[in-house]
Amino acid sequence: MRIKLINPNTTPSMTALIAEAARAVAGPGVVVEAVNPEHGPASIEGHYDEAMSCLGLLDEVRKGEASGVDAYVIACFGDPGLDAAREIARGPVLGIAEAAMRAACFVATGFSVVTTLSRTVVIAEHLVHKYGVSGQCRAVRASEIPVLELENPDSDAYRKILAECRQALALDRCGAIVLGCAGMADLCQRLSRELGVPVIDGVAAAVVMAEALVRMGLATSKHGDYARPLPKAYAGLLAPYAVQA
Ligand code: 2AL
Repeated sequence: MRIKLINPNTTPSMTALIAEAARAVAGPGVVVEAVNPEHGPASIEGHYDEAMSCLGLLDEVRKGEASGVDAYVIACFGDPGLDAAREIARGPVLGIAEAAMRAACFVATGFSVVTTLSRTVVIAEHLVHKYGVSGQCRAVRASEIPVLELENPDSDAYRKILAECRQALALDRCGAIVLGCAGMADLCQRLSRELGVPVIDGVAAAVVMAEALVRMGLATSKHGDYARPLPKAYAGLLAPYAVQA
């Protein structure tokens, strides 16, 4: 089974970190193909970054479809381009935010999300509503760490995230923590040990769930709005992105 893991930002060191987390949980016989687009933002920390990341991401799905990939994981917590990717993919496409929130609901009655910058909080809150987990998500909290600072060993990121998780457990009535950035994947086990509650990394959750869906023989429904996009001309720079009949 081939799972294509797409980091929609263009920072290869983060792609490598995410790939390690994915391969640690993938079952035997699962090949995780980790990539990031060539074009796009170095990190995704707002609506504009998200919108600009989608073309590169969708290009990677297009290439995956041409080479027979079984399932995709979009490894950014805003789940950018998820519905569009599902329109052009045959197999399942999972976003790490959706996978993490659904996993949290299996192990706790309530969870809080600990993410990066405050400006990304509303993005996660919109997803909470979209995925119908408003009754389970107690809060979305920011640690005020920029995405690329997660990779800087001098940034104190772990301590700040740990402190925010402790606040969540003390004040939010939550039983689990969802990590709000793919770049936090390597912190998950340490946080879980230290906090003594389930801490969910969406990369691991999405890879395991994608694998399970493929094993169940499930593909993306082509009945209704996830049907292939209608063939039509795309003008100018975007002409190569037009879907053929
Ligand atoms: C993310 C993420 O997962 N990757 C990225 O570049 N930005 N999410 C976030 N909340 O900052």
